[in-house]
Amino acid sequence: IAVLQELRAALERKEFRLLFQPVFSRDLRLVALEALVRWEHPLRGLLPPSEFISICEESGLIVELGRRVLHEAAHHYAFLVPQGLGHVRLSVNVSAMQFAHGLLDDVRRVVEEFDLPFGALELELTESVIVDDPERAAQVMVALAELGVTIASAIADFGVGYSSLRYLKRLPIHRLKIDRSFVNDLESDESDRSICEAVIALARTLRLGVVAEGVESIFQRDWLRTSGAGELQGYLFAKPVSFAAATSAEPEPS
Ligand code: G
Ligand code: G
Repeated sequence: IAVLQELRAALERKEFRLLFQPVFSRDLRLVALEALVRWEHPLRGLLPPSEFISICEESGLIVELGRRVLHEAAHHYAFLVPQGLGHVRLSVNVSAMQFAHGLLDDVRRVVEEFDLPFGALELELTESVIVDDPERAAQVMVALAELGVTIASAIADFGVGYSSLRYLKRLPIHRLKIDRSFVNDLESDESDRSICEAVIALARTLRLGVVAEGVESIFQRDWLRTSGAGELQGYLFAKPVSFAAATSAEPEPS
């Protein structure tokens, strides 16, 4: 409860800030920046989401925090254009509760306020968003797509069930994310390689993009590229950093 009060105060005092982690195309050009929230705690320093997101979700505070994150991320689009990076997407994580509480209005507002072109904003959704209330999720997602907002989701979140795959086909999802838990042991774990191949094949069939997360080694990079993952993100290329650092990030030449 004390933490909750502290979090409310932190929102008031604007202690949350965003870092951005670059995402690169297979030929190592910058294609997206994923916004990742941090709490700049006055005493404890920069805190990662694991320290506060679940409390925000349980308390409903995530709706307001998520709204701030969305606004702050969208605000950065204007700074991409003069750097010749107008094609780079801003990618924002959205929790299920935020999705269910006014997300569409919030998105509409930032798209208007910052005059975001089609494809400039991407939302990363988790499965619970869809599974909790598929019909409503579908309506919101279609409306988001009409606003020019793309949607990414991790395939693992869907499980491999038949119904999940049906959602995938029916819903306007633009990109599948390969979770870093499948990328971690690519070199040693044959079943992880099979899972990655399956996700890539599925994406190809459904004409979706693929972004692999958590790329830390040259082996992982080269294997994923060769296997057809279109976009790569991970510490091998860049960590979450300030916006200025993220837009000037150069992955090491291959
Ligand atoms: O930044 P870091 O890699 O520590 O993030 C860990 C997790 O926290 C991410 O995988 C993501 O799920 C979650 N997260 C980060 N930023 C946000 C945010 O702005 N909103 C929501 N809902 N989750 C976030
Ligand atoms: O699920 P989501 O995309 O929100 O995950 C973002 C989180 O993953 C952030 O906490 C970020 O720091 C972390 N992350 C990003 N790239 C890597 C990586 O290459 N290795 C590890 N271990 N974590 C990563």
